Amino acid sequence: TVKLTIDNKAVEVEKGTTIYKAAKKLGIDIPVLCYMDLHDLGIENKPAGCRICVVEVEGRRNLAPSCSTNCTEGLVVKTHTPRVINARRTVMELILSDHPKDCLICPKSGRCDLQDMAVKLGIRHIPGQEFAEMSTYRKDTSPAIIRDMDKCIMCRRCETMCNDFQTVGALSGVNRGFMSCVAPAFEQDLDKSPCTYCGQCVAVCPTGALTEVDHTPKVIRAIADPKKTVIVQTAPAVRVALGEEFGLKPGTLVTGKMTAALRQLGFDYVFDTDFGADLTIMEEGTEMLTRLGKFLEGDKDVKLPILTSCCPGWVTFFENNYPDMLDVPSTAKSPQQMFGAIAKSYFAEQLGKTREELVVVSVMPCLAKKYECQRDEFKVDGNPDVDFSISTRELAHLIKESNINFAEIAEEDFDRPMGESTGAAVIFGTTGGVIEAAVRTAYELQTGKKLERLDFTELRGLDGIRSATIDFNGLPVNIGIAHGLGNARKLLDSVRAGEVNFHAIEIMACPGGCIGGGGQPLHHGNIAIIKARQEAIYREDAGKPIRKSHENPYIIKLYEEFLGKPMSEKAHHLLHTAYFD
Ligand code: HC0
Ligand code: SF4
Repeated sequence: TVKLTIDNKAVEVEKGTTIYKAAKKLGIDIPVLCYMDLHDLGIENKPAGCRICVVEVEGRRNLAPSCSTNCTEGLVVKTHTPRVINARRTVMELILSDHPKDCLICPKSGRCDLQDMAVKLGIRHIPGQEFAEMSTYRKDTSPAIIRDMDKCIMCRRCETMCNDFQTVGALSGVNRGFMSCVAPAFEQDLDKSPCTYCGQCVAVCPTGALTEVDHTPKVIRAIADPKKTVIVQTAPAVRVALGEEFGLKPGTLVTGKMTAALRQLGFDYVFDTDFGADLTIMEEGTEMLTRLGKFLEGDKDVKLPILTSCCPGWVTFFENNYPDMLDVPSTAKSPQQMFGAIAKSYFAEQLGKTREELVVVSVMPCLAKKYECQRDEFKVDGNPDVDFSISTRELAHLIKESNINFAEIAEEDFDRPMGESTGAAVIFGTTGGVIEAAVRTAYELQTGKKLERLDFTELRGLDGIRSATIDFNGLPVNIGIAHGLGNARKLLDSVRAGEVNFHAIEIMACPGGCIGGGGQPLHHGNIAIIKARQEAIYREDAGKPIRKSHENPYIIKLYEEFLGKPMSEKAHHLLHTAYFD
């Protein structure tokens, strides 16, 4: 260890600790802008680029960036001398001199780290602004994400998420000096890059440089159109995070409030993606058992492991990186898309309406869902099964805009039939949940026995890669789990190399699964928030009267009245898909 003083307070830290972290130990919060610490995910971003975090170290001529300067024995550090404060302000003025001043209409306004820092440092004037020329870039709009590089401050956080955590490598620093920014190779548009639309870059961007495509105006227009019946579905992870946008603690469950608010917004039917998740389990679980059965009989054409296919970021990553393994993922569509397909067939029939008269809106913790619902294979004669997908943040905004008092609103329940769901569906929202839900159903279908224990705690947690063997009445089923695309790559590479032997694998692109999705209230790299959301998911599951997908009475009815049985021809046509490289 080494001993030092910071602002006249003594502290002892491990060798190699940065001044920033040592100060934190003393309760001193040195301001940072580019720095980001996601230690639970093994990620740290410290390019020491912005120089906002500089401190004065006795005996050194230059100010030191505290995020990347290590403590040494006897160091005397001052974090707020006039020289330091002056330097911070100057740095901030320089950053702002090359930044648009359209805060009033910026999509990040009110949630912008740069704006907050300007307030904190008391910036009132930007010297030379009258004649300063600003660097400008072409705006890039993809199906899910907007890049506005005029607002890029070169913090490199997005690059760290995309390259180090996701190993996608869609973004890197380009150009020099004044014209530098972060962009796909050759400054192409995002939709020409290997981007998966996971949105993790958006989730950490401190400014309005990376934001989601806003679908709320289209949703408002659809609700206002008397010729349209507008149906909304809400993803499992939304209910454990939406409250944060209204000042509630992370992990507060707001399922009933969310449902009531959606009804007040004017949706004709408030349904649940969880219904689609139960349906996914019926199809994917059956597919898993069929493949497993054939494999055990020695059928050489059958590929194992089966991979879950409900995360669109993961599917895109898979299509880009594993074109030799396209027959491995389950062909089951995601819950979002299964829901849309059933809403525009079965439910449209019940209403006596055409699919064109229905508008299906999804509320998702995810930005890739915006892209997924636009994919051509999920359209019938050009009409998409899911018309618009809005993020948890966008829903919060709609609620605020409509003067709904979210804190006070009385809880309501979803409509039926497509609002009924089980605990198995809820846990889809966290890493490990999809495979646990599948096990609950597959076990009972396979063994004909009732599961005594529903909580498969061996599949839970937040470690990046996990594995467990579940005993299916004498048949050991090996399960792998990964969240974050970098972890997925490691796991898949070992499968491809034949080093591991899994029967089924669940993969989710975002940290923690959907609860840490790119469309959620920004977690700013705080893993405690993701943990709290995960706990809430398991609480919701534990409190549900039905916790196995195959026991959902409306799913049973759907098969009886409409689909026949899982993997029937009709089910295949409506609920399964194919993959493309
Ligand atoms: Fe998910 Fe989903 S669980 S991907 O994480 O499978 O986005 O929450 O809606 O579709 O259900 C996201 C969350 C979903 C889907 C479900 C799956
Ligand atoms: Fe990379 Fe994901 Fe951002 Fe695309 S959305 S650039 S894959 S971090």
